[in-house]
Amino acid sequence: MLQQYLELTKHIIENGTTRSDRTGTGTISVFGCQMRFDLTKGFPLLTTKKVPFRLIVSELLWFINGDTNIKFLLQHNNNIWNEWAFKSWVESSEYDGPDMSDFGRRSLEDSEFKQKYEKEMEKFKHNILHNDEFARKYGDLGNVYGKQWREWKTSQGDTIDQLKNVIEQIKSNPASRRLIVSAWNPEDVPSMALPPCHTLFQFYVADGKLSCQLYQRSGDMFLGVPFNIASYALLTHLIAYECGLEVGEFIHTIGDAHIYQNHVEQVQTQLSRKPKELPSVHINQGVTSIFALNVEDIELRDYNPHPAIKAPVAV
Ligand code: THF
Repeated sequence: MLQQYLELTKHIIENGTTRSDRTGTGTISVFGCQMRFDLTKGFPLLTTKKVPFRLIVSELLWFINGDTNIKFLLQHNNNIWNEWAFKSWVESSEYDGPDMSDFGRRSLEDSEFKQKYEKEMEKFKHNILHNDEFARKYGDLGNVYGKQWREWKTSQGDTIDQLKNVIEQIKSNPASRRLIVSAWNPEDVPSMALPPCHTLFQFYVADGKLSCQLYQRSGDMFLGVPFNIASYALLTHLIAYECGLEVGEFIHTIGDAHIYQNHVEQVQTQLSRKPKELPSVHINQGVTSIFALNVEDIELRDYNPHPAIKAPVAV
């Protein structure tokens, strides 16, 4: 099943266009592609490298809870959103440490700078975890996923809980063709550190099975996409559980599907490996609602991947 992912990365390397990008790293990309994962055949977590599932779980629960502050992630030892909050801190007028402009690229090129950056990042994380005022000011990523899913602001000054509404609709009107959650809020986009990559998802119910399709505007094939596949597959499992349905398919549609130039070698390593059996996920059957879930309520079984492959994240 994950063969599709490997084929797509191969296709991008062989046929993609070389482009410069926002982060200055450079990418090879194609526009418009689709992968389909039959969730009845196993859980689509890559086996050609080890993907840290616990990070996917805590990030998804963070979205589901409508949280947009990295404090929750840090409390779960999840560092995948740190760079974005750190950026707003070092660009603020209160920051008086060493110059951190363009820290992502500079820490790759300059080991002396990297040490300074890591020291500042440790201080930043410490402050987020132990200083409430600081966390409130600099830990928040703004109107990112959690906010749009659970508290979309209307022009009337109300909020819309898209996730709760879509669950109610799946239960009461499963044939609906409007089972949509959008994270793309045109009014908020200009003020966001990172406009949402996974922009919109739609559910579909047939034969007692729940399927989900995601439209992702931009996909970092090596680091982000394996997370995104597993995250939406897990979301489909959770919503199916909540609605008393079985899981169907997860369909992943990507706009700009790209491989960063500094990930090409890692992708080649992955392509040389043979996929293994897929794992499975299990939800604690004592849980009454997905809004009351804890990370311990979700368990991954029979995951025996190839070793992890390190790669730098572009900021
Ligand atoms: N920025 C970029 N350039 N790519 C992305 O995929 C991305 N994300 C989110 C926000 N900005 C992005 C964050 N998601 C990792 C995985 C997902 C991320 C960010 C980083 C990552 O580094 N994963 C490592 C493990 C890291 C760890 O163990 O702490 C890995 O090997 O998978 C799009 O969602």
